[in-house]
Amino acid sequence: MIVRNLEEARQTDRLVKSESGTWDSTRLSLADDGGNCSFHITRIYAGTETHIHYKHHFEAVYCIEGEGEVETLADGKIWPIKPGDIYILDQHDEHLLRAQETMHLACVFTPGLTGKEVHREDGSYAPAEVDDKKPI
Ligand code: 9YT
Repeated sequence: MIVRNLEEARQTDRLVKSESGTWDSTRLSLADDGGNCSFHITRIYAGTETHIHYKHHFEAVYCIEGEGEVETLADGKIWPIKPGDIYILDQHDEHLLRAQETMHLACVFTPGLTGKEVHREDGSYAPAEVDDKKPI
């Protein structure tokens, strides 16, 4: 059994701030907990746009608070997101995430992130067991 608290986790290296300055994320559960997933509370800052393309991960994202939109780049569709909505990147969808108000999102990744990943230029995280510096 493992119990963690969001505010306590934010005082540790579980809180990661993006190089882009557009989001932060608290990794409440990572791969080393032993499940085949990781769980994050991510804040997307108001007035920002973030390019994301998780080529190697499945992700489901539930909006707790704040409003924004996702644009899927393959078809140019805009998906407004509000509290209570979930979006699921079942096609490894390349997308732009824009927040009108700061969005608080609960995110589940499969396979789980290890915590060492950084967002690469192409918007992805490396697959597990691969040199993180080389985009794949
Ligand atoms: C909204 C979103 O894609 N969040 C992903 C989690 C965050 N980028 C992280 O913890 O790395």
